[in-house]
Amino acid sequence: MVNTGSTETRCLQCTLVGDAAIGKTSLIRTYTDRTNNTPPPDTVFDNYAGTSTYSNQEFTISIFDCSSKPDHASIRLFAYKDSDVFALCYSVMDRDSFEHIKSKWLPEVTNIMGKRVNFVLVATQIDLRESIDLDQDIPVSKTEGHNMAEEIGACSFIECSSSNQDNVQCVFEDVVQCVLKQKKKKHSIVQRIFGTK
Ligand SMILES: Nc1nc2c(ncn2[C@@H]2O[C@H](COP(=O)(O)OP(=O)(O)O)[C@@H](O)[C@H]2O)c(=O)[nH]1
Ligand SMILES: [Mg+2]
Repeated sequence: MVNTGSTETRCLQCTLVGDAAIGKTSLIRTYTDRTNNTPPPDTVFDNYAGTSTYSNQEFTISIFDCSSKPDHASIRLFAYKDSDVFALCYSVMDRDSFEHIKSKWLPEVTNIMGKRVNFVLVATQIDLRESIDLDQDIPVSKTEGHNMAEEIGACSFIECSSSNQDNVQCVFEDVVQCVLKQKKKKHSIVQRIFGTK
C-alpha cells in the first residue's frame, strides 16, 4: 500500500488492467528492464518492481500484471484490493480494447475500489499506427483517447510504445503523480474540516 511519507522509502502499488494482447506485460517489462529480447509470457499473475523519479524524489512502484481472462477474475479482484492506482490500458490498434475501458475495465475496478479510485488511461502500441493495412480498422486517435480520459475522469492520459520505448517512463511518472495528487487533495480536505496542518 502507498507510503509517500517524506523520510521513509516511498512506495506504491499499481495494477495494469485491460484486454489481452494489447501490450500490458511488454509495457511493464520494458519499464522494469526485464525484456531480454524474449517474447512476453502469457501471464496469469505476476509482480514486478520499478523505480520512478518525480519532483526529485524516488518512488518504488510495485506492479501487478494480471490475466484479462474471465476465468481469472478472482485473481484480478485480489490484486485490485491492494492497489493504490490503476493503469487502464488499450491498444490504439484494437478498437474493441478501447471500448472495453468504459464497458468492462473501469466498471470492474470501481466495483471493488469505489468511484474515487485513482487511475490513468494508457494507450499502447502507438508505433503500429505507422504500419496499418487497408483492411484494418482505423487506429484510435490521440484525440479520441483524450476525450475518453476526460469522460471517465482519468488522472491523466498518455500514449506509449514498448517497441521503441516511447513514453514508457512517463507512464509510470504519471502513475506516481496520480497518487500524489489524490494524497494532496485528501490532505487539504482534512485541513479544511479540522483546521489542522
Ligand atoms: N509493435 C509493438 N508490439 C507490441 C508492443 N507492445 C506489445 N507488443 C506485442 O503485442 C503482443 C502482446 O503483448 P503482451 O505484452 O503479451 O500483451 P498483454 O496480453 O496485454 O500483456 C506481443 O507479441 C508483443 O510483442 C508495442 O508497443 N509495439
Ligand atoms: Mg500479459
